[in-house]
Amino acid sequence: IKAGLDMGIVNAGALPIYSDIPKELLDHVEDVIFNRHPDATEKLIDLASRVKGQGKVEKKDEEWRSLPVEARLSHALVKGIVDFIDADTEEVRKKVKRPLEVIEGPLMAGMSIVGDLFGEGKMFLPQVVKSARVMKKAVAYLQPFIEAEKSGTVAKRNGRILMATVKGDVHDIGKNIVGVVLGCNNYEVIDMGVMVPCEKILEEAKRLDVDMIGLSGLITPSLDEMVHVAKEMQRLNFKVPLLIGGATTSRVHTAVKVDPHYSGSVIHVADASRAVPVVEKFLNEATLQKCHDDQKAEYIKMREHHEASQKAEKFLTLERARKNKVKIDWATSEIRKPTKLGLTVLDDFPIADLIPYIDWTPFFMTWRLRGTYPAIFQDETYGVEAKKLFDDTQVLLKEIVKNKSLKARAVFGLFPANSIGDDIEVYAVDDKVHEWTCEKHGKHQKVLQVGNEAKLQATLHMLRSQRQMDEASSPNPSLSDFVAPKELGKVDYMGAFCVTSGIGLDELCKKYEDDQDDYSLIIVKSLADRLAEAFAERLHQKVRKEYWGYVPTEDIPNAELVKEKYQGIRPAPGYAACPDHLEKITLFKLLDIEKTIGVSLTESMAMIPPSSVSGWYFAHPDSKYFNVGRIGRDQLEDYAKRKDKSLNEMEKWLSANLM
Ligand code: B12
Repeated sequence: IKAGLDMGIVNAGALPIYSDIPKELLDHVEDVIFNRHPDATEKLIDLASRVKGQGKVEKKDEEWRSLPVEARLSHALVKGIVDFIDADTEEVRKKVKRPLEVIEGPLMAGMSIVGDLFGEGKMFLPQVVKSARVMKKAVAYLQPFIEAEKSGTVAKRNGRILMATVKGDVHDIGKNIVGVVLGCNNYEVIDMGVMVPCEKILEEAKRLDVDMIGLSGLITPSLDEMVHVAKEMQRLNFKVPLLIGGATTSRVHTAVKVDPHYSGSVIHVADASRAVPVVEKFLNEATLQKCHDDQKAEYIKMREHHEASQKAEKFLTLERARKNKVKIDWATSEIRKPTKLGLTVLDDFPIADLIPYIDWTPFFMTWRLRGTYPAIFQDETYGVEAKKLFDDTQVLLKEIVKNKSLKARAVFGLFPANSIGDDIEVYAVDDKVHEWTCEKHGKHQKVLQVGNEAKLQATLHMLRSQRQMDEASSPNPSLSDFVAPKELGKVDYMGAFCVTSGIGLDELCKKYEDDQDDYSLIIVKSLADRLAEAFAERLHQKVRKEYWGYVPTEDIPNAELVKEKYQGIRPAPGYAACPDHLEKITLFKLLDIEKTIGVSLTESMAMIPPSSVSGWYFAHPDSKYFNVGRIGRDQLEDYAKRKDKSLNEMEKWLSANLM
């Protein structure tokens, strides 16, 4: 730098350890960096041209095997190599007095390097998880020796953190990732799993005298459960910091809804890479008070800001919003009767057929490798690790297909339907359907007559956006706008579906859990999620082209499907256009989901198995996704009445839309 280096570009993805860099290359590079010779640059260029064009030869570098055993352990940890771990651990164990010293010595030293490199952004999540796998295997190897010693002493840890996915929620990938990362930094993680009731969490926290509690959740009902835990912590006089994480959580929610209920520290952690610095700060006696005060002050500011921004947002009354519904010209709209009305069950849909429909980009997001697939493989920073992860995943995917270890099932139904205000009536399918002919399209089947042959099977309740739009031409939509109103006397159609690709996942996970293999565990869990999403996509395509058949000749390449440029939508209860998770009860009854495909609902409306998606089908070309956003008191009251629920209950379920 002294000699004039302006900028260095580091390919963190390659990440060789300094001492591993071949001597000739290292000398040339150092000559340039330290400006040791006037012709250093030319020499490096010359060296580069000599190695150019040889292509990448994948060579298994076994040189590290000749290092002293402590260094080998450290190398295996940093590189995530499990191949020699038992033998190397045994070798060190024989050298030290007590087996614990292996953990506290070279293993901790190796993990500390991993933790530092991850913290500095020089190592990525898949690498860290692979390192953790090595650590776990080594510890598992030592466990019987530690137990045989019966000394009662345990390895010294930086702190004890209890983590759980809250009651009613089943999502745990994020929590598992955070657990692994904290483990790598020598924190003891007590993972209580999923669907853990508040009392259990707090009982265990007291019993084990933990230093921190961390909660995770995927869907909005879990946010309320987190508030409940905070209130209980206050009531029971807890003092330890409370960490909040998971897909639907946010800093604003934490500041507005959770923090006011607990006088201890409450910290939202958006990302696994943030977990360690946060935990470090809040467990350090020296920094704790200041961090606590700063955090509380920040949340007070956020609450004030939130209140002000809410006031600034303009809303229409429900009545006015309804007048500004999506206007569809039903007189000229073609209503296509589904080719196959009623329920269809697809038991054991081939997993191999879903693979081309996988959207890989969110898979890389789960692993915090940023970029879109397949361009990510060329990415300077993430490319190398993304490719390795992808290749490892393909191996596991092939095994899943070969061993049939995951099973995919779906049930869907296509029904006659009409809207009545913001509700949708779904009718039973009548077998007595007549043929009819229309001038434009020739032969069709006769549509059912409302209130005559049709029988009400379910009433769906939809919410309407009340936001005052900047443009006068923008409507205030509700999903009910996309179904023909009953008063027109014209029967329309809609659909409902549920897919799962999670049958068998528990058994598959058990295998990796027993093998201390978090890396494969997280891969198969995120793969099952990707397959569920792929199945929802594939099924929707089949419905559009075959079962409903309103676009039989649609020809959109798989990679383009994610852009949703096709006709029709498949919003899922919980998504922005239909945020009320309670509607899943109606959906589950309509399709008899538990009986037909074995998917069930928890008390918070999460689906088990976790890798499941359920939703509605709308076919009209004008049907679009939108965000209901915040609703007014008038709509809340109206909605509670339509659903025959108490205001209190609906307030709870829609709390995220009432903030
Ligand atoms: C993948 C995904 C799925 C998968 C997997 C779900 C599962 N296994 O539970 C599938 C496709 C199956 C799915 C289904 C559904 N989903 Co979904 N899904 C997502 C998506 C795209 C990503 C979530 C994810 O896995 N991220 C990757 C992981 C690693 O991140 P993470 O969990 O956030 O964890 C990180 C941090 O939060 C933090 N963290 C997490 N936990 C903890 C804990 C502690 C202590 C700490 C410190 C930190 C921490 O660190 C983690 C690592 O960096 C989100 C949208 C989004 N962008 O977030 C929607 C989303 C969560 N889904 C949503 C919904 C509604 C659903 C469904 C209900 C839809 C439906 N009706 O079918 C179902 C529910 C599934 C069920 N079983 O009940 C909504 C939830 C909103 C809401 N109103 O509830 C979202 C936000 C989409 C949206 N924009 O509407 N989903």
